[in-house]
Amino acid sequence: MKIDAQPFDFPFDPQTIGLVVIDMQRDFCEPGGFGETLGNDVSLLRQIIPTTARLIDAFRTAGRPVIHTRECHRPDLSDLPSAKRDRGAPTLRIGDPGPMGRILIAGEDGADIIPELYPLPGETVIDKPGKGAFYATPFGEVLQRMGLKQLVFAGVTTEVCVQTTMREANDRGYDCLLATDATESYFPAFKQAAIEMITAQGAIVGWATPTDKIVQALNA
Ligand code: TIU
Repeated sequence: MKIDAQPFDFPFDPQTIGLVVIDMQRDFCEPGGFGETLGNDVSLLRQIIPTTARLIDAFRTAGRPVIHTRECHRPDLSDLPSAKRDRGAPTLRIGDPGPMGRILIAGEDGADIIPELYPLPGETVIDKPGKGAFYATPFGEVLQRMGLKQLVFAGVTTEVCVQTTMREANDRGYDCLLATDATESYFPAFKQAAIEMITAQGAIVGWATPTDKIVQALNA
């Protein structure tokens, strides 16, 4: 089967396709979290919540896996390189107490997924200390155990954690499709550039298409 996409149709098998929703956490999408401490306007990211919910629903209805990721660190900060904690001049650093608990720390309210897109019981949630979902996590083993071969990507931010994970997955042999209206950046120009970088040179990293096209194909 195929999904109408850029730069050409995305081939998939309904038995081996899955959805990966990257870092739709309160820390990135709500005021007072990590994204805002870095100087970003988090309201931009909230615009994709309804489309992302529709995409998640389509995978659940089709009986296909939905995997969620969260960028976060252990409470003892043992998985937080000082290079990540100390860089730049954020208003609060990772691990500092903020309005939604300690910034980007596992188990705190801010590090959890936004209520609108909350995982169902039984769905896999991968906590990751880096931008890519493969580094220092069981993500790769989970994909293999699920027998997945094609991955649809949604979430935030397009050019940071989404693009990094797509590149990691592409190098591991997965066909990767980005849902263009279920991903967002704090920088609209960077989102556009990431989509172009991913799809250029004959899908050098992967494919891109709006949620409607993916839902249509899953329902077919
Ligand atoms: N800052 C930014 O754009 N993104 C991140 O720090 N993490 C993710 O993209 N999830």
